[in-house]
Amino acid sequence: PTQDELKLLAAKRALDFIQPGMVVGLGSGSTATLFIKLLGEKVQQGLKIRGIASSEDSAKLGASLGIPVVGFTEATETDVTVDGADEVAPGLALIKGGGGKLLREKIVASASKKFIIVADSSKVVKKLGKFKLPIEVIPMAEPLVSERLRALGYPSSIRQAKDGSGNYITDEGNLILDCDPTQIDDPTALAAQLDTMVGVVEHGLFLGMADLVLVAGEDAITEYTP
Ligand code: DER
Repeated sequence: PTQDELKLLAAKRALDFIQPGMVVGLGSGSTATLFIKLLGEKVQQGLKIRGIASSEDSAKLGASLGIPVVGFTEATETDVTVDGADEVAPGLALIKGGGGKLLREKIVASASKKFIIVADSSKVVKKLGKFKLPIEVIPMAEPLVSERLRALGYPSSIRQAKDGSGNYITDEGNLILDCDPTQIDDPTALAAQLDTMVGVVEHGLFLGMADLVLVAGEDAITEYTP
């Protein structure tokens, strides 16, 4: 099967965890998008759920499919959130943010009773870091954060918008620094350094957050739990 077919298999399996009456966290990225489309079909067939989106894109897609999209005023947690990942390592340590939505994704993940990751087998790695670690920064602090990251051994670059219009700007109006790939020996230590670095809004290390990872491989879906 192609990578897209694998993504669809994982997205389909995630639907099994959705029950009527649930508040469902809508992830971002191509695999989560497949899940949102499948969920939209169920809503059109009468499934009663509400969605909380992890990006403007997913909010618009959900609404366009008839999913009632609400915020945390209406519901302070989701029953299930389904999202993608760029890398999945042992202990369900994740790198996310390839799509630039990591801040709201982590906010929704933090408010989820069950955080489910859907991925194709290409995302599974032994160690995090081959994928560039995305870090969301306040624009005026970007030069300071870039320098501090470099001093820590993590050279980075400011993510550019796909349409060539300049820097990519996140849903919250911030910039994203992509750290050069390096094998991350101690994700917990790096996350702690980033969590206390002034000017850093959020980073793409999602550690101890996933409750279930559904990985679609050549001939089956493997389910990983912490
Ligand atoms: O940016 C993100 O965090 C996405 O969820 C990303 O990690 C997965 O995107 P994909 O499903 O398009 O590979």
